[in-house]
Amino acid sequence: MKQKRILCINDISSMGKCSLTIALPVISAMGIEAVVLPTALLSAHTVFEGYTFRDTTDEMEKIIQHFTDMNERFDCIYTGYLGSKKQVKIVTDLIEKHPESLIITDPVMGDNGRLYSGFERDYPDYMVELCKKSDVIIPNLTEACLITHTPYIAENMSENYIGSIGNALTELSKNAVITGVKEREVIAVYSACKNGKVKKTAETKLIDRQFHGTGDVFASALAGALTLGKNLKDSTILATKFTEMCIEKTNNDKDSMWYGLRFEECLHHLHKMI
Ligand code: PXL
Repeated sequence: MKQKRILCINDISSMGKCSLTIALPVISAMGIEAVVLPTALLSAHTVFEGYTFRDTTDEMEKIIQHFTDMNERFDCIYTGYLGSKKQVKIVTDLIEKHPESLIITDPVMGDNGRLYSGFERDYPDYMVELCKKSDVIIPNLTEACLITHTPYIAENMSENYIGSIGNALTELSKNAVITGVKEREVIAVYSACKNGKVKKTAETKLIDRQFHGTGDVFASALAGALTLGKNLKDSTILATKFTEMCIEKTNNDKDSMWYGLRFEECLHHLHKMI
């Protein structure tokens, strides 16, 4: 069988475990070729004080031109962190030239009800345009609220609340997977499909600590499973199980808030799960 191939559009944060330093190993462990299109180069993710940031928009345009000249095709285009509003337009234009690709977008821009440092207040409105071109979007609850202009409720929200966010997301994209929904004893993942009901698809034990990079681990595994042809429900369950495994591995590590999930020690399990 021909090897599958994903174009991963995301930043390189040298330290802190997120974005390409997660997407590359996770996707590779699933036997898929990971082609990268870096959006920015940082010393560490933006939760670290004093991080450095080099925008790579100009280089992105050159890389895309080279790929276009070589007529490169991808089974999937998976986008995560974008460093500027201009990049949203660049990626949207790229997607239009790749009707053969499954388009998966993790609209990375915030957590805990707030935008990440470095994004302007109207950034979510730009990201909406990319979501509209995507087959599957994977926002966490904060991002889902920012995209749909819904006030953020951190926990124990009603079914109606999550239902209306899910429905609003499917006005933009055919499928939405909402992560990080904190309920009484679990963290839930909800899925919404156009004209379907918003449903809880998976859940993990509630651990009252934050693990940086969890969203990237989940989205990368989900992108891999979908690219391998699994349906959305099975892919969501697989990505949730893998993420939960990584969280369990990390839970005893007191520095994990800053240095991220110990996903490396779980990659061999992921390989067996596919
Ligand atoms: O994990 C999401 C993410 C990706 N890239 C950068 C980030 C963050 C979250 O803080 O700062 C640069």
